[in-house]
Amino acid sequence: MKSKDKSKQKAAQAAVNYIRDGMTVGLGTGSTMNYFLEELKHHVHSGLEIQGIPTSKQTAEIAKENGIPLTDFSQTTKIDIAIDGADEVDTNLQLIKGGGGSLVREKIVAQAADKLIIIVDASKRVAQLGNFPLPVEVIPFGWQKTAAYLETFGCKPVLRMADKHPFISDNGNYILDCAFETINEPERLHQQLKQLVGVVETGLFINMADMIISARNEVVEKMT
Ligand code: ABF
Repeated sequence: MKSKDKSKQKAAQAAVNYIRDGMTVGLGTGSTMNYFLEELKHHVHSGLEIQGIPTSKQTAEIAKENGIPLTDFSQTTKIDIAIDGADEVDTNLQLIKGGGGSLVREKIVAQAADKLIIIVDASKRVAQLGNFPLPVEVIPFGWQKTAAYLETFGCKPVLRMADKHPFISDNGNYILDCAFETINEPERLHQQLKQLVGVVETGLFINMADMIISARNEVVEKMT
């Protein structure tokens, strides 16, 4: 197994220790989360009684394949803990997420959770956000104009494609990947972008993470 994958697995294994009987668990999206679901499966099969709320159709499918019981917001609006990955984490626990295209449902679940734990390989930790292009979910109608507005904030928006067509999120929207290079004031930028009518949500997760579990090879580090 490549060292980055080993690190993702180590971070995922550490996060499973925070899951208790009877919890409703927000289940994030991405390859690190796939390691978490793999670990969680073993605990569920050994008797751990939890129910998960998935943040994407992809995660829902993987959870079902692993025999992890699922529920949804029509059954409960209380999420005890959410576990998710990220694309960048800064020293203030601010995040860029959305590389997997699931940022809106991830943020809804993260907001609803009493506690949000982010699991990453240590390469995701940065001094300043922005090297990873910021994913912004937008309404397809008028996206070209929304992109032009986004550009005025100092980025180059690129429509995310899947094969030869625009990527469509689980919510039926487009994603613009906005290359800012550096983001000096992530909270202010998020608030500015959210004002644009065509913007559904940004991949800036501000003041949402309670803990970051990162791993480099066998060494796991927790930041709160
Ligand atoms: C997900 O975690 C996305 O928001 C983010 O893109 C992804 C990171 O993916 P990976 O764990 O595969 O690096 O929550």
